[in-house]
Amino acid sequence: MTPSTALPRRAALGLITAALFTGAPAHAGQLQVTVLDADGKPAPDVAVMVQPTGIWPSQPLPEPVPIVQQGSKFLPYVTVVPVGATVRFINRDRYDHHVRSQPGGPLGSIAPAQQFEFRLAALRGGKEAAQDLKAENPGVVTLGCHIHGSMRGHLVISASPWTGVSDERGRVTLANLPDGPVQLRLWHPDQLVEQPVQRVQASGNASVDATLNFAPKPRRAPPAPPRDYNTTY
Ligand SMILES: [Cu+2]
Repeated sequence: MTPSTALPRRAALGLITAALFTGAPAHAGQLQVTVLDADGKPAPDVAVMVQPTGIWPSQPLPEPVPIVQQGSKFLPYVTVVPVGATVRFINRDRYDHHVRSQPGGPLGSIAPAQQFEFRLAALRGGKEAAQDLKAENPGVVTLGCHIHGSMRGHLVISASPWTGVSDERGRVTLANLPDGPVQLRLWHPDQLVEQPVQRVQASGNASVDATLNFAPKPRRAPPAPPRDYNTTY
């Protein structure tokens, strides 16, 4: 081994050692949550938010969280971010979108937690238009498009940094969660009423089940994407 390769290795070892002493809180673990619907089936697309009941150590904000517009869909369909995070809207369609916040809820009567709208130019020459949004107000924002009325997505802004969206197996894993009592909250785009708050004891690496108070219908396939009507070649 030459000195030029040995030095970076020593530096890397030093960084790992430093992380052991200054990184995670002394007592923290990983909580795996499995969300089930009222029929006991795994429930995807559920925003899961876990909040310690006491004071929690400050957590670093995530890297900008992408929500892609592709095939006239918002991908992912449900996104949850902590307050202060940056959400990055990226248009990968060869036509414009005009992203906007919309009222939500079962009657479309709940004001979005945050109001915004902006146009995103079509993908052209491999260049994607993107727009950043700072998530500032906890709550839910229904996402729509001023041009394509059927486009729907959901952005949940969480007061707590421990968040995730359940996958096809209903699972979310929350890392670096301090030990102690936590409140577990769920939100699903089709819910008619709030989900009950569940109290859980986080301790080391643990697994818990959380249950929705209804059984969402499987999400319909989105409509076929429109023609590239406002692009020029
Ligand atoms: Cu659109």
